[in-house]
Amino acid sequence: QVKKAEFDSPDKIRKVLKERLGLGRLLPVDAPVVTGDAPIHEPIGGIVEATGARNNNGLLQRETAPGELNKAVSDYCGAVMQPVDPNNLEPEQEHEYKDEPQRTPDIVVQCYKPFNGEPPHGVLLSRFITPNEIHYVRNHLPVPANAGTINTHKIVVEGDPDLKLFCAELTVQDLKDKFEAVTLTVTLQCAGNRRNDMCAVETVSGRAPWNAGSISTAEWTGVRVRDLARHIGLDPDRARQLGAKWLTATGLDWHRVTQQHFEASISTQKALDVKGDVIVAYAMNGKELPPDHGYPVRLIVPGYVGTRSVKWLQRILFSATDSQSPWQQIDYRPAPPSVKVHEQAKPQECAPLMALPVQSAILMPTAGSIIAPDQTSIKVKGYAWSGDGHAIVRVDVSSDEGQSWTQAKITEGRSQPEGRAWAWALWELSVPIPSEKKAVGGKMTLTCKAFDDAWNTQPRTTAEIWNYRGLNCNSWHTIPVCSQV
Ligand code: MTE
Ligand code: MO
Repeated sequence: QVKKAEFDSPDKIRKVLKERLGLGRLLPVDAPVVTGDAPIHEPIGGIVEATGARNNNGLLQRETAPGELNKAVSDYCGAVMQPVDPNNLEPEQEHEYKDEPQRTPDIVVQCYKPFNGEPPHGVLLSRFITPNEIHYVRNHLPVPANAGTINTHKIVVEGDPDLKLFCAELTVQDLKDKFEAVTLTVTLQCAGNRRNDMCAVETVSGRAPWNAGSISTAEWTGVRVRDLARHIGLDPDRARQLGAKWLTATGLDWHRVTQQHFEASISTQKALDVKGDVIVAYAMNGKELPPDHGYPVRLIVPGYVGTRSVKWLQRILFSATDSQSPWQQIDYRPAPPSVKVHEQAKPQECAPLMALPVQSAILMPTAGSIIAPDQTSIKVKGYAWSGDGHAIVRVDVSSDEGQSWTQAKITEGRSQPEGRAWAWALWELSVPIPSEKKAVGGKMTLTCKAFDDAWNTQPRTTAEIWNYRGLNCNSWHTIPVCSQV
């Protein structure tokens, strides 16, 4: 019998649910998607019953019924989850969100205001290029209502006054007329991708409990920031002489209380590097940018954490210092695992996330999928990606928690420009199911890890990289599956 006191925190509840129900990665119990009677998009291991339809892998699964998780929590541990109303904002805040764009119901919502959502995993995996409608969305603030149109919007490109550079005001038409157009296939990944794995170790303060889908790939068309810099009289040598170490990009979206616009910085070195491929994009997969993705123009910083790719771009500034915004100075700086809460953190001692490490995840099957009695193998599929232009050279899969590994087949994304592999690789492997795993009560885990062309690989455990904000989770990715109960 487990004592009630053990269930005080959502983490404890999650842990015990996991232990008592056997399998499954439970979404954080305080997340909107698992509270009250909201639909649950991911089947939850342990409480899925083997009565559902077969998915593409021939596995039996179904979504949990409304209220089922709540009932399971109270049945098993006597604790009750408090439903969170995602629409419960102050009237003033509510007003800020009145102009939000229409979104497809297919997107799995992590947070409504500001909007955060990830693509359904099956669809995400079915194509190398993610369709615009389901590309993950990560907004910190309301979508700006003052973004103007592609015909009227102007961006300012300038330097700090001390640097005595020219200042250019450019319309989208100017970008198209005056500069060479480039198209790049780029995978963007949010620092919060796979936060749910960090939540499973210990509570984190990052709000959206992202699953493994805050990553997507698109063809972005626009102009090189290198060319824009030259237009105002700045090249890499001059930047070094002037000490213009930083590029700060400012968005049109802004915080009502602090009146700060969303802002992030990257080094001028990356921004002006011929191999850096930093662009100001005006098209996404051949179409105008959708409102959620920065219409009419945004920065794209390939190989770097998603947050540097500033949307609804209004200004690019070169200067000696980086942005003083909280998104640059405080957030997106992973602290060591010893720091448990924000009050203990010393952001100035923690480096900001820029280029990201190697990552991989299994998107099929989903956690808690059920092995059918007649099944002899499972098709395992996923993605792998590495930051800073590193290509993926190998993906390994284990069905025994990492004791033995088999190399998966990389099906897409193999041939990318050297040193500029900005897009992910998709992979798959058929994993045999040993007969004992098919017996009643059988459990099996599927784990993946990838290597990039510098032979960097992923850390084994999430605990060793845990940070209180839930950033940059790239440990081995594990999916539990079970036999029919
Ligand atoms: N730019 C602005 N102006 N405002 C934002 O909230 N979010 C950032 C970045 N650029 C953000 C922004 C973050 S954290 C990420 S991960 C990416 O945009 C997400 O881009 P997407 O929504 O097009 O997928
Ligand atoms: Mo992000």
